[in-house]
Amino acid sequence: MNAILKEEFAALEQARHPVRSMNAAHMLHPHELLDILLNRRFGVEYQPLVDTQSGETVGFEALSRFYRANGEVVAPDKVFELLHDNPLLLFHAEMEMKKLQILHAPETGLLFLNLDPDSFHAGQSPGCNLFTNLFRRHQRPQREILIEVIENLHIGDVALARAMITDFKDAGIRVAMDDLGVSNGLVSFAAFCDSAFIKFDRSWLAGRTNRKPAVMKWFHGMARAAGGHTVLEGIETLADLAFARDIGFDYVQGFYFRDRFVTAAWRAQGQI
Ligand SMILES: [Ca+2]
Ligand SMILES: [Ca+2]
Repeated sequence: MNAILKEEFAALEQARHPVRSMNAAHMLHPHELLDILLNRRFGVEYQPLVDTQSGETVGFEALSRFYRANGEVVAPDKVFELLHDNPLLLFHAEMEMKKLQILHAPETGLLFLNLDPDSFHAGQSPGCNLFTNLFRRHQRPQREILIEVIENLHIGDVALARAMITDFKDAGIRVAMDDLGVSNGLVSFAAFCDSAFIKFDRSWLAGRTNRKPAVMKWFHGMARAAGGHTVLEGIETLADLAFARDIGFDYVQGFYFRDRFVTAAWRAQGQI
């Protein structure tokens, strides 16, 4: 199994990280980041989570969107990469984004919000966590907030992710494991078991080999056994949807459902 997994992961990694453009025009400078945050040049896009069998929308994932002064879109990972060097700014940006994402969210169904362990850590305050408080305050019976957790990048994140999941669990907030299958991701068994939803990364759909369905079914079975609902992200075509159905995924997400996407204001001024 190890050799097969290694090969699959190599293919996944290649699909996920095509050669990056080093064009200076696309780099984000600290002063531009500050301009984006101070002038609130950001917004949110809600992408539907669709029931694989019925085709119904059961909820949305809120995704941050950032813009330069001229309206040009800035990739969120560039923004967060810079923010990670500055915990205070990271906290401010994340808190603003989460408030906006809650404020403009569709009123019913599941609402998935992304939060990485570093941001959560930056929101730690004596005796409580400011993010946990925010989510708990805005929990509604008809619109449940769930937090997507990604365990990645650094070994230290695993401990942080663990603390974050425990805090949410104590507060009655369910978590989803994000981006399963990313080769630089780390998955702890405890996090796997504590997640109400397991979201498989879109890179599983790229470069399909004959072995891929078997490997995916194996992972999917594990997620099921751990008690999680399963989601395949990155669905773009009817063939992708058929593939997700064949593996047995409960839900799917992706541009195939773009006519159901909901966006909220660039420079939204909403306050909570
Ligand atoms: Ca996510
Ligand atoms: Ca994801």
